[in-house]
Amino acid sequence: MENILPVPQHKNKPGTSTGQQFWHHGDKTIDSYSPTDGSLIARVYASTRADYDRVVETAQAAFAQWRLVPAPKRGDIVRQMGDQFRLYKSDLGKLVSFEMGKSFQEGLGEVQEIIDICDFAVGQSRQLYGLTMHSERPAHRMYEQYHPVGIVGIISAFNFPVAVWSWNAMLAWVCGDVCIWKPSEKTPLTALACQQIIQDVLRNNDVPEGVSCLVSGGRDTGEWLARDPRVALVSATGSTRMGKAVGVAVAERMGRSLLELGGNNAIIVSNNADLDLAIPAIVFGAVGTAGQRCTTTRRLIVHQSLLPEIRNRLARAYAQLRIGDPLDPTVHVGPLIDKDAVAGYQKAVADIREAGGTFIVEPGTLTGAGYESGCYVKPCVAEAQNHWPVVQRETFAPILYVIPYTTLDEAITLQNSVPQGLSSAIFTLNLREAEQFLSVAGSDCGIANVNIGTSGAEIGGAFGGEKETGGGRESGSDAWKTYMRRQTNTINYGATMPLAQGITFEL
Ligand code: UN1
Repeated sequence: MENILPVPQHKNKPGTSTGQQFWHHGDKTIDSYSPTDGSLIARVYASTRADYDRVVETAQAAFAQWRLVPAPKRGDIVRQMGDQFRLYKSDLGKLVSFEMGKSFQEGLGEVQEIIDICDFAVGQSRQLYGLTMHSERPAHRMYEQYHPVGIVGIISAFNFPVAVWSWNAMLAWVCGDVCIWKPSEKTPLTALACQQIIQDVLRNNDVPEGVSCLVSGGRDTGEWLARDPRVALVSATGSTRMGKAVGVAVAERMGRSLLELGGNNAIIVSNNADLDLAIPAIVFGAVGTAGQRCTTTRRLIVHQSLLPEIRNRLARAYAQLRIGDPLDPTVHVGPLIDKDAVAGYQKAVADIREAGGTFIVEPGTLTGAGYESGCYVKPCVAEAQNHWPVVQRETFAPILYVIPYTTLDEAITLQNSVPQGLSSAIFTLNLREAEQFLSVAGSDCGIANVNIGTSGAEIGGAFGGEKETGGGRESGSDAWKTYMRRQTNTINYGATMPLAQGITFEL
Protein backbone atom coordinates (compact mmCIF):
# COMPACT_ATOMS: atom_id res chain seq x y z
CA MET A 1 0.00 0.00 0.00
CA GLU A 2 2.89 2.32 0.70
CA ASN A 3 3.74 3.41 -2.81
CA ILE A 4 0.34 4.30 -4.18
CA LEU A 5 0.15 7.58 -2.29
CA PRO A 6 2.78 10.24 -1.72
CA VAL A 7 3.12 9.27 1.94
CA PRO A 8 6.61 10.03 3.28
CA GLN A 9 8.78 7.00 2.68
CA HIS A 10 10.56 6.89 6.04
CA LYS A 11 10.22 3.64 7.95
CA ASN A 12 8.43 5.46 10.75
CA LYS A 13 6.38 8.39 9.52
CA PRO A 14 6.74 11.83 11.06
CA GLY A 15 3.36 12.68 12.52
CA THR A 16 3.70 16.45 12.93
CA SER A 17 3.34 18.90 10.08
CA THR A 18 2.75 22.56 9.46
CA GLY A 19 1.94 22.12 5.78
CA GLN A 20 5.00 21.55 3.64
CA GLN A 21 7.20 20.50 6.57
CA PHE A 22 6.94 17.20 8.44
CA TRP A 23 8.99 16.35 11.51
CA HIS A 24 9.20 14.53 14.81
CA HIS A 25 11.17 14.92 18.01
CA GLY A 26 9.95 12.32 20.47
CA ASP A 27 10.24 8.58 20.05
CA LYS A 28 6.68 7.61 20.92
CA THR A 29 4.89 6.04 17.97
CA ILE A 30 1.30 5.28 17.12
CA ASP A 31 0.93 1.92 15.44
CA SER A 32 -1.63 1.64 12.69
CA TYR A 33 -2.96 -1.87 12.20
CA SER A 34 -5.28 -2.71 9.34
CA PRO A 35 -8.36 -4.45 10.71
CA THR A 36 -8.68 -6.22 7.37
CA ASP A 37 -5.77 -8.59 8.06
CA GLY A 38 -4.36 -7.42 11.38
CA SER A 39 -1.06 -6.33 9.82
CA LEU A 40 0.98 -3.39 11.09
CA ILE A 41 0.81 -0.94 8.17
CA ALA A 42 2.57 2.07 9.62
CA ARG A 43 4.22 3.60 12.64
CA VAL A 44 3.64 7.31 13.03
CA TYR A 45 5.62 9.43 15.48
CA ALA A 46 3.34 11.04 18.03
CA SER A 47 3.65 14.81 18.45
CA THR A 48 5.37 15.93 21.62
CA ARG A 49 4.13 18.94 23.56
CA ALA A 50 7.07 20.89 22.12
CA ASP A 51 6.02 19.83 18.60
CA TYR A 52 2.48 20.93 19.39
CA ASP A 53 3.60 24.34 20.63
CA ARG A 54 5.71 24.85 17.52
CA VAL A 55 2.68 23.98 15.40
CA VAL A 56 0.47 26.45 17.24
CA GLU A 57 3.04 29.23 16.96
CA THR A 58 3.49 28.58 13.26
CA ALA A 59 -0.29 28.53 12.81
CA GLN A 60 -0.62 31.85 14.64
CA ALA A 61 1.95 33.48 12.38
CA ALA A 62 0.28 31.95 9.29
CA PHE A 63 -3.11 33.29 10.34
CA ALA A 64 -1.78 36.86 10.33
CA GLN A 65 -1.06 36.45 6.61
CA TRP A 66 -3.77 34.04 5.49
CA ARG A 67 -6.60 36.25 6.75
CA LEU A 68 -5.40 38.97 4.38
CA VAL A 69 -5.72 36.77 1.30
CA PRO A 70 -9.05 37.62 -0.39
CA ALA A 71 -11.65 34.95 0.32
CA PRO A 72 -12.25 34.04 -3.37
CA LYS A 73 -8.47 33.56 -3.76
CA ARG A 74 -8.54 31.22 -0.76
CA GLY A 75 -11.45 29.51 -2.48
CA ASP A 76 -9.35 29.04 -5.60
CA ILE A 77 -6.69 27.26 -3.53
CA VAL A 78 -9.38 24.97 -2.10
CA ARG A 79 -10.54 24.34 -5.69
CA GLN A 80 -7.05 23.13 -6.54
CA MET A 81 -7.12 20.85 -3.50
CA GLY A 82 -10.38 19.38 -4.81
CA ASP A 83 -8.58 18.64 -8.10
CA GLN A 84 -5.82 16.82 -6.21
CA PHE A 85 -8.39 14.69 -4.40
CA ARG A 86 -9.99 13.87 -7.76
CA LEU A 87 -6.59 12.70 -8.93
CA TYR A 88 -6.02 10.52 -5.87
CA LYS A 89 -9.63 9.43 -5.33
CA SER A 90 -9.04 5.76 -6.00
CA ASP A 91 -5.71 5.52 -4.14
CA LEU A 92 -6.92 7.40 -1.10
CA GLY A 93 -10.22 5.50 -1.13
CA LYS A 94 -8.22 2.28 -1.09
CA LEU A 95 -6.05 3.45 1.80
CA VAL A 96 -9.14 4.52 3.77
CA SER A 97 -10.62 1.11 3.13
CA PHE A 98 -7.40 -0.66 4.13
CA GLU A 99 -6.61 1.36 7.24
CA MET A 100 -10.16 1.73 8.54
CA GLY A 101 -11.90 -1.35 7.14
CA LYS A 102 -14.89 0.15 5.28
CA SER A 103 -15.74 -1.27 1.87
CA PHE A 104 -13.79 0.14 -1.09
CA GLN A 105 -17.05 1.62 -2.45
CA GLU A 106 -17.52 3.48 0.82
CA GLY A 107 -13.86 4.49 0.82
CA LEU A 108 -14.41 6.06 -2.60
CA GLY A 109 -17.60 7.68 -1.30
CA GLU A 110 -15.68 9.21 1.55
CA VAL A 111 -13.13 10.78 -0.80
CA GLN A 112 -16.03 12.01 -2.94
CA GLU A 113 -17.30 13.85 0.16
CA ILE A 114 -13.96 15.68 0.27
CA ILE A 115 -14.29 16.63 -3.39
CA ASP A 116 -17.88 17.77 -2.83
CA ILE A 117 -17.04 19.97 0.14
CA CYS A 118 -14.15 21.50 -1.82
CA ASP A 119 -16.60 22.46 -4.58
CA PHE A 120 -19.08 23.77 -2.02
CA ALA A 121 -16.40 25.79 -0.23
CA VAL A 122 -15.23 27.40 -3.48
CA GLY A 123 -18.73 28.79 -4.03
CA GLN A 124 -18.99 29.74 -0.38
CA SER A 125 -15.81 31.78 -0.64
CA ARG A 126 -17.80 34.38 -2.61
CA GLN A 127 -20.80 34.20 -0.29
CA LEU A 128 -19.58 35.07 3.20
CA TYR A 129 -22.59 37.32 3.48
CA GLY A 130 -23.57 39.60 6.32
CA LEU A 131 -26.82 41.60 6.56
CA THR A 132 -27.30 45.32 6.37
CA MET A 133 -29.72 47.06 8.74
CA HIS A 134 -31.49 50.40 8.72
CA SER A 135 -30.31 52.53 11.59
CA GLU A 136 -32.83 54.39 13.77
CA ARG A 137 -30.49 57.39 13.68
CA PRO A 138 -30.25 59.85 10.78
CA ALA A 139 -27.15 59.63 8.57
CA HIS A 140 -26.13 56.33 10.14
CA ARG A 141 -25.51 53.05 8.42
CA MET A 142 -25.44 49.62 10.02
CA TYR A 143 -24.18 46.35 8.73
CA GLU A 144 -22.51 43.18 9.89
CA GLN A 145 -19.47 41.43 8.57
CA TYR A 146 -17.79 38.12 9.24
CA HIS A 147 -14.12 37.75 10.12
CA PRO A 148 -12.18 34.52 10.63
CA VAL A 149 -11.82 33.27 14.20
CA GLY A 150 -8.16 32.21 13.95
CA ILE A 151 -6.93 28.71 14.72
CA VAL A 152 -9.45 25.89 14.27
CA GLY A 153 -8.60 22.59 16.00
CA ILE A 154 -10.11 19.56 14.30
CA ILE A 155 -10.42 16.32 16.27
CA SER A 156 -11.71 13.59 13.98
CA ALA A 157 -12.79 10.00 14.47
CA PHE A 158 -11.60 6.77 12.86
CA ASN A 159 -14.87 6.00 11.08
CA PHE A 160 -14.63 8.87 8.61
CA PRO A 161 -10.89 9.32 8.86
CA VAL A 162 -10.60 11.94 6.09
CA ALA A 163 -14.03 13.37 5.14
CA VAL A 164 -14.82 14.95 8.51
CA TRP A 165 -11.49 16.79 8.47
CA SER A 166 -12.33 18.17 5.03
CA TRP A 167 -15.81 19.41 6.02
CA ASN A 168 -14.13 21.51 8.66
CA ALA A 169 -10.86 22.43 7.01
CA MET A 170 -12.17 23.45 3.57
CA LEU A 171 -14.79 25.78 5.06
CA ALA A 172 -12.40 27.09 7.70
CA TRP A 173 -9.83 27.90 5.01
CA VAL A 174 -12.19 29.86 2.77
CA CYS A 175 -13.30 31.72 5.90
CA GLY A 176 -9.66 32.72 6.51
CA ASP A 177 -8.90 30.44 9.44
CA VAL A 178 -5.93 28.12 9.83
CA CYS A 179 -6.33 24.49 10.93
CA ILE A 180 -4.65 22.06 13.27
CA TRP A 181 -5.89 18.53 12.66
CA LYS A 182 -5.64 15.77 15.23
CA PRO A 183 -6.83 12.63 13.48
CA SER A 184 -7.89 9.49 15.33
CA GLU A 185 -4.92 7.52 16.63
CA LYS A 186 -6.58 4.50 14.97
CA THR A 187 -6.17 5.99 11.48
CA PRO A 188 -3.01 8.13 11.46
CA LEU A 189 -1.86 7.12 7.98
CA THR A 190 -4.83 8.38 5.96
CA ALA A 191 -4.36 11.78 7.63
CA LEU A 192 -0.72 11.91 6.59
CA ALA A 193 -1.80 10.99 3.07
CA CYS A 194 -4.25 13.92 2.94
CA GLN A 195 -1.60 16.30 4.16
CA GLN A 196 0.70 15.02 1.41
CA ILE A 197 -1.98 15.22 -1.26
CA ILE A 198 -2.51 18.95 -0.67
CA GLN A 199 1.18 19.71 -0.24
CA ASP A 200 1.84 20.71 -3.85
CA VAL A 201 -1.14 23.05 -3.79
CA LEU A 202 0.16 24.71 -0.63
CA ARG A 203 3.62 25.05 -2.17
CA ASN A 204 2.52 26.20 -5.63
CA ASN A 205 0.33 28.92 -4.16
CA ASP A 206 2.87 30.09 -1.56
CA VAL A 207 0.41 29.33 1.20
CA PRO A 208 2.15 30.23 4.47
CA GLU A 209 3.54 27.34 6.48
CA GLY A 210 1.02 26.72 9.28
CA VAL A 211 -2.27 27.07 7.40
CA SER A 212 -2.71 23.28 7.31
CA CYS A 213 -1.24 21.59 10.38
CA LEU A 214 -1.28 18.02 11.62
CA VAL A 215 -0.58 16.73 15.10
CA SER A 216 -0.62 13.02 15.86
CA GLY A 217 -1.50 11.53 19.20
CA GLY A 218 -4.15 10.26 21.51
CA ARG A 219 -6.25 11.77 24.21
CA ASP A 220 -3.46 14.03 25.53
CA THR A 221 -3.10 15.74 22.18
CA GLY A 222 -6.84 16.35 22.02
CA GLU A 223 -6.69 17.86 25.50
CA TRP A 224 -3.91 20.24 24.46
CA LEU A 225 -6.20 21.61 21.77
CA ALA A 226 -9.25 21.75 24.04
CA ARG A 227 -7.43 23.64 26.81
CA ASP A 228 -5.42 25.98 24.60
CA PRO A 229 -6.79 29.56 24.54
CA ARG A 230 -4.84 30.13 21.31
CA VAL A 231 -7.24 27.71 19.57
CA ALA A 232 -10.38 29.73 18.88
CA LEU A 233 -12.64 26.87 17.78
CA VAL A 234 -12.40 23.16 18.50
CA SER A 235 -14.45 20.98 16.20
CA ALA A 236 -14.68 17.48 17.64
CA THR A 237 -16.26 14.38 16.16
CA GLY A 238 -16.47 11.18 18.16
CA SER A 239 -18.12 9.64 21.20
CA THR A 240 -20.38 11.58 23.53
CA ARG A 241 -17.92 10.84 26.35
CA MET A 242 -15.07 12.48 24.43
CA GLY A 243 -17.30 15.37 23.33
CA LYS A 244 -18.40 16.16 26.86
CA ALA A 245 -14.77 16.35 28.00
CA VAL A 246 -13.83 18.58 25.06
CA GLY A 247 -16.94 20.76 25.43
CA VAL A 248 -16.31 21.37 29.13
CA ALA A 249 -12.61 22.12 28.65
CA VAL A 250 -13.28 24.55 25.80
CA ALA A 251 -16.16 26.23 27.66
CA GLU A 252 -13.99 26.72 30.73
CA ARG A 253 -11.73 29.01 28.72
CA MET A 254 -14.69 30.59 26.90
CA GLY A 255 -13.62 29.09 23.58
CA ARG A 256 -15.96 27.94 20.87
CA SER A 257 -16.70 24.30 20.19
CA LEU A 258 -18.50 22.43 17.44
CA LEU A 259 -19.50 18.97 18.62
CA GLU A 260 -20.64 16.14 16.40
CA LEU A 261 -21.09 13.16 18.70
CA GLY A 262 -23.01 9.92 19.02
CA GLY A 263 -26.22 9.00 17.28
CA ASN A 264 -28.94 6.46 17.98
CA ASN A 265 -30.77 6.76 14.72
CA ALA A 266 -34.13 5.20 13.99
CA ILE A 267 -36.22 4.49 10.93
CA ILE A 268 -39.97 4.36 11.40
CA VAL A 269 -41.56 1.88 9.00
CA SER A 270 -45.23 2.74 8.68
CA ASN A 271 -47.94 0.39 7.46
CA ASN A 272 -48.07 2.82 4.50
CA ALA A 273 -44.43 2.22 3.59
CA ASP A 274 -43.14 0.97 0.26
CA LEU A 275 -41.11 -1.94 1.61
CA ASP A 276 -39.22 -2.34 -1.66
CA LEU A 277 -37.71 1.06 -0.92
CA ALA A 278 -37.42 0.56 2.80
CA ILE A 279 -35.56 -2.76 2.98
CA PRO A 280 -32.42 -1.78 1.03
CA ALA A 281 -32.29 1.55 2.87
CA ILE A 282 -32.56 -0.19 6.24
CA VAL A 283 -29.92 -2.77 5.42
CA PHE A 284 -27.44 -0.22 4.04
CA GLY A 285 -28.14 2.05 7.02
CA ALA A 286 -27.56 -0.75 9.54
CA VAL A 287 -24.58 -2.57 8.03
CA GLY A 288 -22.80 0.11 5.94
CA THR A 289 -19.35 0.88 7.39
CA ALA A 290 -20.07 -2.20 9.57
CA GLY A 291 -22.44 -0.11 11.68
CA GLN A 292 -19.72 2.40 12.55
CA ARG A 293 -21.24 5.57 11.13
CA CYS A 294 -22.62 8.12 13.54
CA THR A 295 -25.64 8.03 11.19
CA THR A 296 -25.96 4.21 11.23
CA THR A 297 -29.53 2.93 11.56
CA ARG A 298 -29.63 1.36 15.02
CA ARG A 299 -33.39 1.17 15.67
CA LEU A 300 -36.23 0.09 13.41
CA ILE A 301 -39.58 1.21 14.73
CA VAL A 302 -42.04 -0.98 12.84
CA HIS A 303 -45.82 -0.89 12.64
CA GLN A 304 -46.86 -4.05 14.47
CA SER A 305 -48.94 -5.28 11.52
CA LEU A 306 -45.73 -5.48 9.45
CA LEU A 307 -43.63 -7.43 11.94
CA PRO A 308 -43.90 -10.89 10.28
CA GLU A 309 -43.09 -9.48 6.85
CA ILE A 310 -40.22 -7.35 8.13
CA ARG A 311 -38.74 -10.35 9.95
CA ASN A 312 -38.85 -12.39 6.73
CA ARG A 313 -37.54 -9.69 4.47
CA LEU A 314 -34.69 -8.72 6.78
CA ALA A 315 -33.69 -12.36 7.27
CA ARG A 316 -33.59 -12.83 3.49
CA ALA A 317 -31.67 -9.60 2.89
CA TYR A 318 -29.11 -10.25 5.63
CA ALA A 319 -28.53 -13.78 4.28
CA GLN A 320 -27.18 -12.19 1.10
CA LEU A 321 -24.58 -10.05 2.87
CA ARG A 322 -20.98 -10.87 2.10
CA ILE A 323 -18.61 -10.18 4.97
CA GLY A 324 -14.88 -10.06 4.36
CA ASP A 325 -11.97 -8.15 2.90
CA PRO A 326 -13.33 -4.66 2.26
CA LEU A 327 -11.13 -4.28 -0.82
CA ASP A 328 -12.94 -7.19 -2.49
CA PRO A 329 -15.57 -5.39 -4.62
CA THR A 330 -18.20 -8.07 -3.94
CA VAL A 331 -18.00 -7.59 -0.17
CA HIS A 332 -20.70 -5.54 1.61
CA VAL A 333 -19.37 -5.57 5.17
CA GLY A 334 -15.76 -5.22 6.27
CA PRO A 335 -14.30 -5.64 9.74
CA LEU A 336 -14.82 -3.54 12.85
CA ILE A 337 -11.97 -1.15 13.58
CA ASP A 338 -10.29 -3.30 16.26
CA LYS A 339 -10.77 -6.00 18.87
CA ASP A 340 -12.07 -3.51 21.44
CA ALA A 341 -14.91 -2.79 19.03
CA VAL A 342 -15.57 -6.53 18.74
CA ALA A 343 -15.72 -6.71 22.55
CA GLY A 344 -18.25 -3.84 22.50
CA TYR A 345 -20.36 -5.78 19.99
CA GLN A 346 -20.17 -8.94 22.12
CA LYS A 347 -21.12 -7.02 25.25
CA ALA A 348 -24.15 -5.53 23.50
CA VAL A 349 -25.21 -8.99 22.26
CA ALA A 350 -24.91 -10.37 25.80
CA ASP A 351 -26.92 -7.43 27.17
CA ILE A 352 -29.67 -7.99 24.60
CA ARG A 353 -29.95 -11.65 25.58
CA GLU A 354 -29.93 -10.80 29.25
CA ALA A 355 -32.74 -8.27 28.78
CA GLY A 356 -34.81 -10.98 27.09
CA GLY A 357 -34.25 -9.99 23.47
CA THR A 358 -34.43 -12.50 20.64
CA PHE A 359 -32.55 -12.44 17.35
CA ILE A 360 -34.16 -12.38 13.92
CA VAL A 361 -30.66 -12.56 12.43
CA GLU A 362 -28.15 -14.24 14.72
CA PRO A 363 -24.96 -12.49 15.86
CA GLY A 364 -21.49 -14.04 15.85
CA THR A 365 -17.79 -13.40 15.53
CA LEU A 366 -16.12 -14.80 12.43
CA THR A 367 -13.01 -16.97 12.56
CA GLY A 368 -10.95 -18.95 10.08
CA ALA A 369 -9.51 -18.14 6.68
CA GLY A 370 -9.83 -14.48 5.76
CA TYR A 371 -10.89 -13.49 9.27
CA GLU A 372 -7.52 -13.81 11.02
CA SER A 373 -7.56 -10.22 12.31
CA GLY A 374 -10.34 -11.19 14.70
CA CYS A 375 -12.27 -8.03 13.80
CA TYR A 376 -15.07 -9.49 11.67
CA VAL A 377 -18.57 -9.83 13.14
CA LYS A 378 -21.93 -10.85 11.73
CA PRO A 379 -24.45 -8.05 11.28
CA CYS A 380 -27.44 -9.02 13.41
CA VAL A 381 -31.04 -8.00 14.06
CA ALA A 382 -32.68 -8.25 17.48
CA GLU A 383 -36.22 -7.73 18.71
CA ALA A 384 -35.85 -5.38 21.63
CA GLN A 385 -37.50 -2.67 23.69
CA ASN A 386 -36.60 0.94 23.34
CA HIS A 387 -36.01 1.64 27.03
CA TRP A 388 -33.44 -1.13 27.53
CA PRO A 389 -30.06 0.39 28.45
CA VAL A 390 -28.38 -1.47 25.58
CA VAL A 391 -30.81 0.13 23.11
CA GLN A 392 -30.36 3.56 24.69
CA ARG A 393 -26.61 3.58 24.14
CA GLU A 394 -24.67 3.77 20.89
CA THR A 395 -22.72 0.58 20.14
CA PHE A 396 -20.50 1.15 17.10
CA ALA A 397 -21.33 -2.18 15.44
CA PRO A 398 -23.90 -3.62 12.99
CA ILE A 399 -26.66 -4.40 15.48
CA LEU A 400 -30.20 -3.41 14.52
CA TYR A 401 -33.01 -3.32 17.11
CA VAL A 402 -36.58 -3.93 15.92
CA ILE A 403 -39.20 -2.22 18.07
CA PRO A 404 -42.95 -2.48 17.31
CA TYR A 405 -45.48 0.39 17.46
CA THR A 406 -49.23 0.81 16.98
CA THR A 407 -49.88 4.56 16.49
CA LEU A 408 -47.65 7.13 14.78
CA ASP A 409 -47.68 9.27 17.94
CA GLU A 410 -46.23 6.31 19.79
CA ALA A 411 -43.64 5.72 17.06
CA ILE A 412 -42.47 9.34 17.20
CA THR A 413 -42.26 9.20 21.00
CA LEU A 414 -40.14 6.04 20.76
CA GLN A 415 -37.96 7.62 18.10
CA ASN A 416 -37.30 10.65 20.32
CA SER A 417 -36.87 8.69 23.56
CA VAL A 418 -33.09 8.30 23.46
CA PRO A 419 -30.38 10.65 24.71
CA GLN A 420 -28.99 11.23 21.20
CA GLY A 421 -30.52 13.29 18.37
CA LEU A 422 -28.60 12.96 15.13
CA SER A 423 -30.53 11.31 12.29
CA SER A 424 -33.99 9.86 11.76
CA ALA A 425 -36.26 8.71 8.95
CA ILE A 426 -39.76 7.57 8.17
CA PHE A 427 -40.88 5.30 5.35
CA THR A 428 -44.46 6.13 4.40
CA LEU A 429 -46.39 7.07 1.29
CA ASN A 430 -48.94 8.87 3.45
CA LEU A 431 -48.56 12.65 3.30
CA ARG A 432 -50.09 13.24 6.72
CA GLU A 433 -47.71 10.80 8.38
CA ALA A 434 -44.67 12.24 6.62
CA GLU A 435 -45.59 15.81 7.56
CA GLN A 436 -46.36 14.87 11.17
CA PHE A 437 -42.92 13.26 11.40
CA LEU A 438 -41.29 16.46 10.07
CA SER A 439 -43.47 18.83 12.11
CA VAL A 440 -42.59 20.65 15.31
CA ALA A 441 -44.12 17.71 17.18
CA GLY A 442 -42.20 15.18 15.10
CA SER A 443 -38.57 14.03 15.06
CA ASP A 444 -36.27 15.90 17.44
CA CYS A 445 -33.15 15.12 15.40
CA GLY A 446 -30.83 17.33 13.38
CA ILE A 447 -31.60 15.21 10.32
CA ALA A 448 -35.11 13.91 9.49
CA ASN A 449 -35.69 12.10 6.20
CA VAL A 450 -38.68 10.71 4.34
CA ASN A 451 -38.33 7.54 2.26
CA ILE A 452 -34.56 7.47 2.50
CA GLY A 453 -32.41 6.03 5.28
CA THR A 454 -30.61 7.71 8.17
CA SER A 455 -27.06 7.65 6.76
CA GLY A 456 -25.41 9.00 3.65
CA ALA A 457 -26.15 12.70 4.11
CA GLU A 458 -25.05 14.99 1.27
CA ILE A 459 -22.54 17.71 2.11
CA GLY A 460 -24.90 20.51 0.96
CA GLY A 461 -27.03 20.29 4.10
CA ALA A 462 -25.93 21.26 7.60
CA PHE A 463 -24.79 18.07 9.29
CA GLY A 464 -25.17 17.44 13.03
CA GLY A 465 -27.69 16.79 15.74
CA GLU A 466 -29.31 17.70 19.01
CA LYS A 467 -29.14 16.54 22.64
CA GLU A 468 -26.11 14.34 23.34
CA THR A 469 -25.11 14.55 19.70
CA GLY A 470 -23.74 17.94 20.71
CA GLY A 471 -25.67 20.55 18.74
CA GLY A 472 -22.95 21.40 16.21
CA ARG A 473 -23.49 21.75 12.47
CA GLU A 474 -20.84 21.04 9.88
CA SER A 475 -20.50 21.12 6.10
CA GLY A 476 -23.33 22.73 4.10
CA SER A 477 -26.05 25.40 4.51
CA ASP A 478 -24.75 28.18 6.79
CA ALA A 479 -22.41 25.98 8.86
CA TRP A 480 -19.59 28.29 7.68
CA LYS A 481 -20.72 30.87 10.23
CA THR A 482 -19.32 28.75 13.07
CA TYR A 483 -15.84 29.33 11.63
CA MET A 484 -16.22 33.11 11.71
CA ARG A 485 -16.86 35.87 14.20
CA ARG A 486 -19.64 38.31 13.48
CA GLN A 487 -19.02 42.00 13.86
CA THR A 488 -21.79 44.59 13.88
CA ASN A 489 -20.72 47.97 12.53
CA THR A 490 -22.50 51.31 12.87
CA ILE A 491 -21.15 54.23 10.87
CA ASN A 492 -22.13 57.85 11.36
CA TYR A 493 -21.66 59.79 8.14
CA GLY A 494 -23.52 62.89 9.40
CA ALA A 495 -22.47 66.01 11.28
CA THR A 496 -24.41 65.36 14.51
CA MET A 497 -24.04 62.78 17.28
CA PRO A 498 -27.56 61.46 18.03
CA LEU A 499 -27.79 58.66 20.59
CA ALA A 500 -29.81 55.49 20.15
CA GLN A 501 -33.03 54.97 22.09
CA GLY A 502 -33.65 58.73 21.86
CA ILE A 503 -31.42 59.51 24.84
CA THR A 504 -30.36 63.15 25.16
CA PHE A 505 -26.99 63.98 26.62
CA GLU A 506 -26.18 67.68 26.44
CA LEU A 507 -22.75 69.06 27.28
C1 UN1 B 1 -20.01 10.15 10.60
O1 UN1 B 1 -20.38 8.99 10.73
O2 UN1 B 1 -19.27 10.69 11.47
O3 UN1 B 1 -24.24 10.90 6.55
C2 UN1 B 1 -20.29 10.98 9.41
C3 UN1 B 1 -23.35 10.05 6.47
C4 UN1 B 1 -21.99 10.49 6.02
C5 UN1 B 1 -21.22 11.09 7.14
C6 UN1 B 1 -21.21 10.33 8.42
N1 UN1 B 1 -22.14 11.46 4.96
O4 UN1 B 1 -23.53 8.88 6.75
